[in-house]
Amino acid sequence: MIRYLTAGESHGKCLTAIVEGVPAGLKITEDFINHQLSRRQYSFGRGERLQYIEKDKVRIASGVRWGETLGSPIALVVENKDWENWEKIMSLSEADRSEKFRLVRPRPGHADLAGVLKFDRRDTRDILERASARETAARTAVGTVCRRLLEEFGIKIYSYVTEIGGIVAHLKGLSVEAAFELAEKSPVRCPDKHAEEKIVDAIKKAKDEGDTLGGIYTVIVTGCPPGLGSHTQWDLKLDALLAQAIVSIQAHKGVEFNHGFEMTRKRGSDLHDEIFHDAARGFYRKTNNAGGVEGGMTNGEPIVLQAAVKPLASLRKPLKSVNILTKEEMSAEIVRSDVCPVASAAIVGEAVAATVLANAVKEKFGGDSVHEMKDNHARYLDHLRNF
Ligand code: EPS
Repeated sequence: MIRYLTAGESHGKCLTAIVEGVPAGLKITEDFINHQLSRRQYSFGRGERLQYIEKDKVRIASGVRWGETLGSPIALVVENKDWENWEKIMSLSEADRSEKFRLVRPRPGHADLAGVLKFDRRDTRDILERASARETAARTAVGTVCRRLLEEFGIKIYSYVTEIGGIVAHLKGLSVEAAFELAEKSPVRCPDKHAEEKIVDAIKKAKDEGDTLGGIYTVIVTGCPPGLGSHTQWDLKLDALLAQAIVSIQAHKGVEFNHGFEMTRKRGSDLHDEIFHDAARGFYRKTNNAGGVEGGMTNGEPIVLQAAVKPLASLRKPLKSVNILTKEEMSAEIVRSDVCPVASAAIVGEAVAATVLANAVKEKFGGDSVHEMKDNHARYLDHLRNF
């Protein structure tokens, strides 16, 4: 099994992750991970902290020797480059406790209130620091190790933004690769130039008005053989695991496979992807309405999912709230944040999808080394060819 944990507060000294179960013999470098950290970090609509202060870099602290994984746990550390400005606020020492740093007005839509109630805290910073989407830097690092493993099996992960602030991109006729290439060049990861311009304007307007915007992005995974995941138990179903991983990303409120909700308006005969076979391709489909997953298993078509990101809860023009100490009605705390993180969220979506897929690949092909897994993979592909 490939599993991981992350630790770290948004403005703490560093984020840390431990990934376990990555097979031995996988070539990986810090630069490979840093490239993905940078893709996540910079997009139009993110806050000043990201644009000007930090450039995330990972340190691989264990599990790799001479450029290859050892099969032992991999520890990843991403330092907070802004730590010197937070040393007192996030200090470990009781001597640094200070009233002037206390935050007491929870933001509607954030973890603040439920968190202080649950953990019996009197300072919303004790909650918001861990609830922050800063943590996704660690998950992106983990997901990049998993992405590297998936590359060995010809599995690739793409993403692009399809909607922000109600402005919808039109992608008809674009291949996944073409849409991805355009997204990579877009400040808001939107492959439709016309929509991109409107989105950029909408983000500027929201910023001026002290507001935030949400949106929708698509993640596509190509190269999966049929049979990753399993229909046999609820917690083995690949779509369920992907949905959990996506909805666990901060501010994510929904996930659908392909156009899952729209599908309900069709009849079965207009929806399901008919099955064909030829000697070269084996079984195949001419459509992919299922989004690549049937019965909790990959069916050999690309996995296509859409993720919904709500507008962030940190507003410069705050909503009504209540002081948790005095119970007086007050406006919510103004906490520096992003206006629209959807483009960056898409990269996190790619990363968490990679963690789920890497685990599914490990489950299916087993093995302690990349060699062993690849031998098993090749045998399975033979089995599919001879079926
Ligand atoms: C975040 C608020 C902002 C973002 C941060 C997530 O931080 P700050 O309040 O320090 O400006 O910049 O995201 C990151 C630092 C990151 O790396 O993604 C929040 O409240 O979730």
